[in-house]
Amino acid sequence: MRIASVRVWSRLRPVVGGSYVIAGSTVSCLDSTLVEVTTDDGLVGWGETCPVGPTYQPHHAAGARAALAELAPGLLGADPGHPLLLRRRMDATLAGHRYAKAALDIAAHDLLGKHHGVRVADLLGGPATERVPSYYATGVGEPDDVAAVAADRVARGYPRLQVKIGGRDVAVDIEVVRKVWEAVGGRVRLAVDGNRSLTTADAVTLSRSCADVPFVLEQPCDTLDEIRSLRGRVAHPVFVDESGTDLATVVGLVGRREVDGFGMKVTRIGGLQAMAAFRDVCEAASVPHTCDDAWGGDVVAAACVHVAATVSPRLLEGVWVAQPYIAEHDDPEHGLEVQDGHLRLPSGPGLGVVPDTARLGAPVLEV
Ligand code: 0XW
Ligand code: MG
Repeated sequence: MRIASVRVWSRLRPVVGGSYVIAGSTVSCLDSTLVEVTTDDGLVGWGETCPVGPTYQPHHAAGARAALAELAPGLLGADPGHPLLLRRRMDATLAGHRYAKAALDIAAHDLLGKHHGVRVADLLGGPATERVPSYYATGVGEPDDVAAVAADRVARGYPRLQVKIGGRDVAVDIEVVRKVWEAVGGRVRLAVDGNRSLTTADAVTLSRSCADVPFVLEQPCDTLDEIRSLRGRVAHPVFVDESGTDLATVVGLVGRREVDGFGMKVTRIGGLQAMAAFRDVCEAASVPHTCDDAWGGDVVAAACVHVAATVSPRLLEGVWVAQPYIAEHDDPEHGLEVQDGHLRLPSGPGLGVVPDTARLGAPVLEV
C-alpha cells in the first residue's frame, strides 16, 4: 500500500445559531481543511483539521493548507500503514505544524483500518466501549442565559458541561458559575474554562469565591508558568488545554505532577498516533482527560470518538464535537450525532465516515 495522491479541500462551516463566543474571540464561520489520501491499490482515507479561528491557539486554516502543500509531495510513495514512520517522514520535511500533520495522520489510520477491514479504535488498542460520553460547552454569556442553557443540556442527557468564562469582570464569571450550579448542581460534572484569559489574581479569586462548587478549572491563564503558580492557591483541580501543545510538554507536566488533567485536542498533539501515546502517558499516571478537537466535521468527530473509546473509562472526561453547531454532515449517511449526551463509535472500517466529495467543490491542492 503506497500513497498515490493527496487532495485537499477548504470547507466553510457556518455556526448554527450565528456565533460561538469564547474568551478572546467570537467565531461565526469555521474554515475546515479536509484531506483525501489515495493509495496505489485504490483505497481512500480521510483526514481533517479545523482551527476554531486564528486566535484560539497558534493554528489557522491557511497555515494548515500551506503546511500540507509543503508535506504532501514528500509522502508520495510512502506506506500509510506505518503511521509512526509517516510522522517521522513529515517531521523530516517540516518542523512543528502538528495540527496540519494530524490531518495526514488521521487519513493514514483511516487507510490502515480499511486495509485490514477493522475500525480505527481496533488499531489504537481496542475499544473499551461502543458509546462515549460527550460534553457540552456553553459560550461566554450572561449568567441567567448560561444557566438556562446548562439546564437544557443536562435535561438532554449530557453528563458533563463546560462553562466558558473570561474576557470581562471576574464578578460576572463568579455569578455565571453560581447560577449554573443553582440550575444543575449535583446532576452533572462541571468544567469552567477560561481559555487563557484570566490573570492569576482573577483565577484565584474565582476559585476561592466558588470553593463550595465542584468543578475543574480549565486553562484559566495564558501560560504554563501562570498556571503552575496557581497550585496551592486555588480550591479546584486545574486542567491544561491550549498549553498542552505536544507530547514532551505533556510528559513534563504529568511527570512533575503540575496538572490534574487535560482538555486534549487530537489535531493539536499531532493526530491519532500521538493521541494514543498521550492516552498511555495519562493512564500510567491516572490523569483524566478529554478527547476533543477545537472544531471540525464528521472526520474529526470520528477520530475523536475512536481514540476516546480506547481510553480507560475512569479517565475519560468526555468528547466534545462541533456537530451541535454544524447544519450539514460531510457524510450524510454515517455522520456522527450526539444523542442523550453520548456518541456512538462508528462501525468502520477505518474511521467509518466518508465525506461526500460532491459537496466539497474543487480541491485547493492536488498532489
Ligand atoms: C470546547 N472546546 C472543546 C471547543 C472549542 O473550540 C474550545 C474548546 C475548549 O475546550 O477550549
Ligand atoms: Mg478548553
